[in-house]
Amino acid sequence: MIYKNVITYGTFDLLHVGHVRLLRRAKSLEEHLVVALSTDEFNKIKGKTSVLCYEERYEILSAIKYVDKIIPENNWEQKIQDILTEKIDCFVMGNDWEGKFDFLKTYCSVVYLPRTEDISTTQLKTDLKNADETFRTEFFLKNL
Ligand code: C2G
Repeated sequence: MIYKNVITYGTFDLLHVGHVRLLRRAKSLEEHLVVALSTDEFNKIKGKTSVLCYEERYEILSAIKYVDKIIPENNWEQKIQDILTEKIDCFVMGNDWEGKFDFLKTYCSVVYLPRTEDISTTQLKTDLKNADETFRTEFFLKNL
């Protein structure tokens, strides 16, 4: 049975061009893209703290034309059930996860797409922090 549904998982914090390119390519594989968005609680389990809370990340993702449906990602174990419930034909992740989800091949096709180089939420946070520190230093020196 072909359903024409594709799913991907992630935190999608501080949405950037790497995320958008992943979503665009995932959507190009099928007709409907489901995004399983990591909850704040699951991010703690993943060892990630996002700048934006789940509700804000949900609202931003909802504005992306490639995204047809968003479901919460609460744990590592839900993927098989999601694939069955959402009638998924294709599971997509960036290739930083290469091989990690091959066990899903029993249920649907598994595609790892090349990550977009030179951008990440972590890098954006660092860049913003450095810009703020530079501004503060220049402001301080100007007002000595
Ligand atoms: N991504 C990308 N290029 C980047 C950054 C991210 O292609 N420069 C992709 C990642 O490979 C992932 C998706 O965008 O497929 C979302 O990235 P994150 O929000 O960092 O997701 P992650 O924390 O890897 O969560 O169960 C799976 C996890 O929830 C994945």
